[in-house]
Amino acid sequence: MALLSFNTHSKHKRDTPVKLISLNASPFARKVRILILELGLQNSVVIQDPGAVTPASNNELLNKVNPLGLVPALELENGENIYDSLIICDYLNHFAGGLLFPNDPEQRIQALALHSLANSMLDLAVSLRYETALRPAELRWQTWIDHQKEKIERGLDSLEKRCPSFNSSPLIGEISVACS
Ligand SMILES: N[C@@H](CCC(=O)N[C@@H](CS)C(=O)NCC(=O)O)C(=O)O
Repeated sequence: MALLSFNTHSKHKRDTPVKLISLNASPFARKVRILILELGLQNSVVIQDPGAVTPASNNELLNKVNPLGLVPALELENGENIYDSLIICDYLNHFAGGLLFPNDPEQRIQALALHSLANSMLDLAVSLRYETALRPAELRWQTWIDHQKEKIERGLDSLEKRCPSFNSSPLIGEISVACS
């Protein structure tokens, strides 16, 4: 597969940087930026701000890299693009020979489950933000807003219970919790 044509077990960095389309305000993009720092990939990834990105507008620069118009998105030098923050993180971790996604199946599923909880809370919070900040006030749906908030609160309770099992050296799950 062209995307993974490099040696995934290599510790060597690429010569040509890849480009991350990222917004400072995006918690999903922040997760990728933290991972880049943790993996020491700063010299391999160029970060580009695409300008305004909202569900109520088009950003042509971003749409070229991710047809879904969501940040973050990663543009590779071979013309292929990768999107969804988890997939970008997995790809970069592989590329750097990192261990932020554990190899051990048991630890891997634990890390991904924690990521999933925190990331789904982000999905809820970001859509809630769009509903309350972007949608015209007369079109807002209070019942939906209340239920989104309740889901996030249940998520926070669940995170609190899981705290004692967090890794002191952060893996993809802990990074996702931090961004949430
Ligand atoms: N599942 C995606 C979510 C990305 C996402 O929702 N990004 C927001 C910014 S925080 C976005 O691009 N929103 C624009 C839109 O909804 O059109 C990921 O993990 O990368």
